[in-house]
Amino acid sequence: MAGTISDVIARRVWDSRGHPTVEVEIVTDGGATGRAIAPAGASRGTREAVDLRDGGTALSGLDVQAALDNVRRRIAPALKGMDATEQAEVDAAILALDGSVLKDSLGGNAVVAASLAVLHAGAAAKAVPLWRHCADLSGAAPSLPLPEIQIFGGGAHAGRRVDIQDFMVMVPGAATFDEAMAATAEIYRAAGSLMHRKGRLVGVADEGGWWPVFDHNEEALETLVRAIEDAGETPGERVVISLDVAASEFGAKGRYRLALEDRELGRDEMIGLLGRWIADYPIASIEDPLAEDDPEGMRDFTAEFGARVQIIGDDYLVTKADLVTAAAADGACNAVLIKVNQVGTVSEALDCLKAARAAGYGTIVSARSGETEDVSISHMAVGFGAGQLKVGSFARSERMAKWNECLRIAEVLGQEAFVAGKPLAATGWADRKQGAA
Ligand code: 2PG
Ligand code: MG
Repeated sequence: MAGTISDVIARRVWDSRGHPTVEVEIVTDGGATGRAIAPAGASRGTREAVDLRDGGTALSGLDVQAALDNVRRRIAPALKGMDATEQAEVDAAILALDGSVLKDSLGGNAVVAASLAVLHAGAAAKAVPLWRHCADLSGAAPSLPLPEIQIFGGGAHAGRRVDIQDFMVMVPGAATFDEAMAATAEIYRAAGSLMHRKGRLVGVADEGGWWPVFDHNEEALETLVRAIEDAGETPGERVVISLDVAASEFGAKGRYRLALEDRELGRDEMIGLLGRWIADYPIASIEDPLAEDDPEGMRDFTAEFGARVQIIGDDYLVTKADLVTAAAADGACNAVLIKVNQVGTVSEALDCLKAARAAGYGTIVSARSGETEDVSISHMAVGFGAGQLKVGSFARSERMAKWNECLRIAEVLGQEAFVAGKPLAATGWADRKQGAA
């Protein structure tokens, strides 16, 4: 059979932070090959799959020789002879081999690179584009996602210069994916010019967003609104703001410490602060507004604001189908971030996506802060019909490679496959003409 796996190769490559990571290459009997690289997060949920790192002093303990070894000695023998087009079967074999909850036996990095490489090999064996193979697996109609693009970095991606992690824009009013890219390019550049004029342009953060030299967290929002205006847009019309608070990074046990402002907020005060921002700024989406250990806060926040903003669980849901189903029953969040390496395999990510769909949750396929030239997630966002894609900012080639791949797919799929503002329709963004603060 064309898709029968004949060889599994593991090699050490390097990610966008210059850290070692795992690449896996799959070869099939028919000569088809597939290759994928494990990404790496900096702000990580405690329930997400664990990468295997060697420890010690060399490479700051981040080397991945044990994970590579696991691919060569454990995963390769199990996968040889299996059909790369049968993703669920291959992933089940990998999971059986690992046998742990957090993938710390094989290593989340070994697992995700192997699973994604199989996905690529499966598409190659079928001689179809990766997004088409993903659509076959998901049963969804392929669509071009609404991009969510970072303008200012923060939190763990910017030396904790500000507490909030991502200040992003979305262009739900764009008619095409290309139009969303061009509008974002103008805003990104306008934001850079603003920082330059303030004497605060010092470079970019891990995901390419401008380095956040601000006196308080809200100043980033004020500056973002100004950048949107400088780009010739009316904030809240074609363009909306989206935040990843990544609250688990500075909150625990219902207390939230904003280091930049040297103050600590209780759960209700944190919700109050975000509520004021939602009232004062054209915010349509907020990720991890409360910490992963704060279901009460997440419930309260969703009850109060769930009808007007998309509330995404990232660290809170870690791409796990059962956590999404439970959160839906609990009234927490109304959308989920889908990061394959957070859960481990492509099949588990797909399960999460299906659980989200069943719960009426929005879905956002997402990159990690440590990325590479690997563009698998662009194809997954399209083929899973996820509706939204988050890959970081509008700079640095590990980010641009993913946006550019979507442009190539758009040419094949046609612009009518662009979902535009549909994923945010329930927030009423189109009916609300909010002014700037
Ligand atoms: C997130 C991601 C991507 P990291 O929190 O959503 O921005 O960050 O990969 O560091 O977890
Ligand atoms: Mg996040």
